[in-house]
Formats: sequence, C-alpha cells, structure tokens
Amino acid sequence: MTEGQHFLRSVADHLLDTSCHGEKIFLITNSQFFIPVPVCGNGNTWTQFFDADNPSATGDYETIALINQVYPGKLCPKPTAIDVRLVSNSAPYQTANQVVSISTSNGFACVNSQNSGQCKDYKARFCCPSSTYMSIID
Ligand SMILES: [Ca+2]
Repeated sequence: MTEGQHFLRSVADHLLDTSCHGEKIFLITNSQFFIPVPVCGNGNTWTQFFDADNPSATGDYETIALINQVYPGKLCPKPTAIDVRLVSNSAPYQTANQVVSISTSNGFACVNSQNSGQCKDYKARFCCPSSTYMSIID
C-alpha cells in the first residue's frame, strides 16, 4: 500500500467512524479531500479549546475524563460534537494523518506507540447545550 493509499484509507476509516456519531462526512475525490468543520447546531455552543495533556509521555490524551480533572466544571455531561485541532496551527486533526481515537463519549486520544514517532499536540473543544454552558461560565 502506498503512502497515499494509506492516507486515504485512514480518512475512509474516519468516515466510517464519524458517521456512527451522526457527525460530518468527508468528501473524497481522487487525491483531494475536504475536511468539514464540525457543526454545533441550534441551541448549542462550542466550549473553549481544552489542552489538558502533552504528548511527551505516552501520548496526547484530550479525553473527557482528563479534561474534567484539569478543567473542572467547564464541560457539559453529554457533548453533541467534538472538534480537535493541532495546537501548533489550529488545523483539523486529520491533517496530521496520525492514528487517533475520537468520540463525543470519550473525547480524543493519540497514543505514541501507535504512531511512528511522537503524537502531535492536540486541543479539543466540544459542542454543549447553550443553557448548560452559559450557566457554567456565568
Ligand atoms: Ca494536547
């Protein structure tokens, strides 16, 4: 498998994964693809970006459990979407082409041992009901 094929394969895996959560889809045309910005719909608001971990140990873990420890009270119980970016340039996580896990129920994780070299440093924000989020920040 060429590097390009592997790249598209990993994107296709994300397509299957994210469609299970009712999130956005990828449009793949030959070697080009578009990364849509996750949508935070009516009555919902994006939280701040959380950067609860660095990849220097075993990986970069922006999990809901860890974020709740590092940023207590900042995250709603049941986010409806997750948006993960690179800390370095705020580009969508897909642009780094690393093996990661992502879900609205567990958050995000990149494990160093599952990637050649170290994981990038990521940050994550979550889509929460506006009423919940506003009551947290008020
Ligand atoms: Ca991080």
